[in-house]
Amino acid sequence: MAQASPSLSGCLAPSLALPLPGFLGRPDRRNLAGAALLTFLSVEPLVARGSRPHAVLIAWTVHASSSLQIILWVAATAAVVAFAAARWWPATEDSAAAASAFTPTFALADSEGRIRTTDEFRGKFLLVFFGFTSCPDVCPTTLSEVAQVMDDLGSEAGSVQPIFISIDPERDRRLGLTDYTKAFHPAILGLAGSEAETQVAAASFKIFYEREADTTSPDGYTMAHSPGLYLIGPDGAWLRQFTYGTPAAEILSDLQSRL
Ligand SMILES: [Cu+2]
Repeated sequence: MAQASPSLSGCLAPSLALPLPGFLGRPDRRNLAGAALLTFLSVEPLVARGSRPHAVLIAWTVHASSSLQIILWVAATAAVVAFAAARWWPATEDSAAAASAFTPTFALADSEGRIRTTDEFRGKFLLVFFGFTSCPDVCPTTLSEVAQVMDDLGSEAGSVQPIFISIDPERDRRLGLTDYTKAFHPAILGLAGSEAETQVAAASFKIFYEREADTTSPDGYTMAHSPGLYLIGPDGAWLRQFTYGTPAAEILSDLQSRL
């Protein structure tokens, strides 16, 4: 054991001198690497000198106690993780509650200039789609699906109001929004507000849209937009999104399960 003493003191001293910023110091690579190196330095000479195994064991044990820092780091990390979990867990539940109470709104003019709001449709399911009349594919496809759903709902169609909100309102008003929506189904209500009102409605539904230059499109531009069809409940709360391409039969059966 006489051999061990100098080595152990040489081990402990620099171990305690390891930088410990803050409360316990951070278990960063430098500290862990330092601890590993010191372990090696404290034990290796004993092995090299042919020390008896128990001396090596004692050296390891004493060094391990000097490595209390690492244990404390682990404990501190666990405490921080537990604390963060305790803080974040209720926040996650709050987010879920907020999502379930998500109530998108709009206040936009119809083709006759009357302002239509989400409030007037309470008691009905809303199938809301944002698009533009010059859209070559996504909008006509989705409105065709909606038309099919409305036909297939039969006597229950009165409980569902399909709404087409223009994201290109100035041009769509000029082109004739009602002519466009009626071509798909007479029940579809077309709305086209001001640019500002449209932005507010889109933000409320968390819809993305953007005007993009396109020389192959009429007027030299097209509109990029979120392609989802949104279902709003009779209480005004957001229920779900039907992704682009959802078959009419699927939308129909979802609605029928709620009616
Ligand atoms: Cu479109």
